[in-house]
Amino acid sequence: MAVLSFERKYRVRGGTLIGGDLFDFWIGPFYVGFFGVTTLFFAALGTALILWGAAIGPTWNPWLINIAPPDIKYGLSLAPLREGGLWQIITICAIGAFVSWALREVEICRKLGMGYHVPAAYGMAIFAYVTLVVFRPLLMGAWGYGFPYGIFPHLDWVSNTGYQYLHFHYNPAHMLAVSFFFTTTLALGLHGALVLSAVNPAKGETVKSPEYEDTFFRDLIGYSVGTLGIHRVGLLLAMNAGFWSAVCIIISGPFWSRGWPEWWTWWLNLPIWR
Ligand code: 07D
Ligand code: 07D
Ligand code: U10
Repeated sequence: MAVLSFERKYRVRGGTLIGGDLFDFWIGPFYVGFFGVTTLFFAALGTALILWGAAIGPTWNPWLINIAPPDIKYGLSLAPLREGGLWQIITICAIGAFVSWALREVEICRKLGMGYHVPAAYGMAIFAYVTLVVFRPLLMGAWGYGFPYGIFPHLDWVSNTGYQYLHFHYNPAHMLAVSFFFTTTLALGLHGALVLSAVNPAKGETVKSPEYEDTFFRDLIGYSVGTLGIHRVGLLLAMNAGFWSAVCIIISGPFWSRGWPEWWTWWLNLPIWR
């Protein structure tokens, strides 16, 4: 079915979570919905506040614009706008926009009668972000532990925070997260390559069926996870990457405040080495 005739069939009302028919329409290709309006509201307000922060800051250089969280001395209270208050409101806008976007995905899934896998996957990215700017600062007792909004400034935060724990690579949850990220890329590389090799053949060759794809991996590694299975594997790998990232940062500070290399003394102290 051509996309346009398909759209006529599914572009019908219903499936909304909130707002009934009020925002149940499309603008061009975009479904709007109640959460489209809230997405735009939070995104527009947040962006405007970032621009304001840039305007009162020292630079318009896009790489260096820095909207920093409040000083640690403000603890968990509201800070004056110019001293981190902007960061606090922008954080609310960001969470409002990200969560609205996820709920808009949910409404689209409901309209189409599909599963909620895409919003669930995106939810893991939101979870990692909220862990960085809400859960960890709450546990540490100050909003100042959140990361600053700016391209290079947020890199400085990652590096500084990493070195506060001496050697972040020794964080066991960071190891898991990194391995899941690497495995996700490996899986996507293999999957993209395998599908192209089967269904986009050279001129004169025929398109190969999934049996060929299965056979390739049986011949190569003795097992094929199957055409549906590889998508389950992909989702599982990617969601674990985000999940263990959130874990690796939430334990740094609230649950382990020394260098990460020191954590491994439990291993060195095992009685089997004596
Ligand atoms: C390709 C989908 C498109 C999305 C893009 C990002 C903005 C920011 C805002 C100037 C894969 C759009 C960017 C809207 C402009 C202002 C105020 C997704 C794709 C193209 N980072 N990070 C980047 C964000 C964190 C880290 C690039 C966001 C944590 C490192 C981009 C967040 C930590 C490196 C960016 C966030 C961290 C980057 C490319 C939020 C740990 C790089 C991103 C909301 C997770 C790389 C100069 C990309 C780089 C990079 C955005 C959080 C570490 C600017 C929106 C605090 C080490 N990050 N980041 O392709 O080149 O993502 O930096 O949590 O090396 Mg970051
Ligand atoms: C948080 C992004 C959420 C995004 C959302 C959407 C928009 C809209 C609009 C485009 C989680 C935003 C959307 C804005 C855009 C349009 C139209 C994703 C988030 C909701 N590390 N490290 C990680 C590696 C080192 C350190 C994670 C590797 C050093 C710290 C990942 C290496 C030190 C933290 C990772 C390495 C160090 C991390 C990041 C190698 C520094 C974190 C991925 C090879 C000296 C962070 C939750 C992530 C974390 C994190 C990988 C090195 C420190 C596993 C591969 C040794 C302090 N590192 N790292 O979390 O876990 O994505 O955050 O050396 O805080 Mg690390
Ligand atoms: C996959 C797949 C698969 C496919 C696929 C894909 C995964 C096998 C079948 C998809 C994959 C790709 C296409 C590959 C490329 C993708 C990536 C590399 C991922 C990264 C993506 C990007 C970088 C693109 C990002 C682009 C985005 C997010 C679009 C930006 C759009 C907007 C900002 C508009 C959003 C729309 C909204 C919110 C609702 C609609 C609203 C409007 C159109 C505007 C009008 C607004 C209103 C009427 C509301 C009024 C507003 C109010 C009240 C607020 C006002 C506030 C004020 C303060 C003024 O597996 O299968 O193929 O293709």
